[in-house]
Amino acid sequence: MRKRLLLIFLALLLQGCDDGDIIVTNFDFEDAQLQQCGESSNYVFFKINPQVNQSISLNISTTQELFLDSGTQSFDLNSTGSIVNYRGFDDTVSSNYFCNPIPPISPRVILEYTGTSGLARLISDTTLDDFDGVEFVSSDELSQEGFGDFDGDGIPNYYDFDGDGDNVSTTQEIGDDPLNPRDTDLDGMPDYLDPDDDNDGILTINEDIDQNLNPADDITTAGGLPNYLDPNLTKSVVVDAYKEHLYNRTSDGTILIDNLVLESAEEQIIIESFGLGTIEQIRNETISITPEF
Ligand SMILES: [Ca+2]
Ligand SMILES: [Ca+2]
Ligand SMILES: [Ca+2]
Ligand SMILES: [Ca+2]
Repeated sequence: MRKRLLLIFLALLLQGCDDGDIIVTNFDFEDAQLQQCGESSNYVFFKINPQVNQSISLNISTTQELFLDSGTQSFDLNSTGSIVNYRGFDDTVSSNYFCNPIPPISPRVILEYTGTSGLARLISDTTLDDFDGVEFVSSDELSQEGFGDFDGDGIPNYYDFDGDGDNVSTTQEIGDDPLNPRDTDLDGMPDYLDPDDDNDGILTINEDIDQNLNPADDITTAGGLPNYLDPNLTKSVVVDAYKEHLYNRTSDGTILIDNLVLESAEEQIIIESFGLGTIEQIRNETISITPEF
């Protein structure tokens, strides 16, 4: 980070000298936290240096959702859409200035550079998790908590909270010790990966007598186990739907701007590579999806 900033300072210095104009020595956002507001069609990312009442902001004009998946989304800066503004103010500036649809009258802008050229790269580091207690394994194996899809419902095991598709969540099936997951019928397949947990020939999903997509609440023997865990109870119904699945998505977002050209009425600043910053957990949300049976 320090190296990159030195480069920026160098760029500023050189440009200033070339033009024989004012050198902007205050361009310092290293310690400022990147913040975000706005939503689809106009996202605003900004940093404030309170010591000198300056800000740098990036407006991204797009209807795309940002930071959904791991990878990079690139946006060209131009005068009509996505744009960078480097501003100085005559007084303290707060996040309100950027997050209000109509900017407040005060503080007044006393220094203004506009960046209409460059490429903003939004880099997302996204994690999906079902928090089911099974440790992630980077593997395609069907029976491992990785990219395989054991039940073929379209959701990979690592964020499928019902990996075997029997409508009983893994957290309910795994037992007290995830390292030694419960295996009711002792057939070597833990319950969370066993579509017929009691090995009575009736699939767990079909031991859901009231067909409410929850076999765990079907208990024929008062005070006993649910039917799907009792091999002596073999009543079967046809269930052809999965219950709603929930998982969590978190994304850390980093923004880099390449070949940023900032222009004021008097001069031009060129920054080859500018790290605007990172927002950890710019997304942290629960997703619900009902897979097709
Ligand atoms: Ca699955
Ligand atoms: Ca299950
Ligand atoms: Ca088993
Ligand atoms: Ca069964």
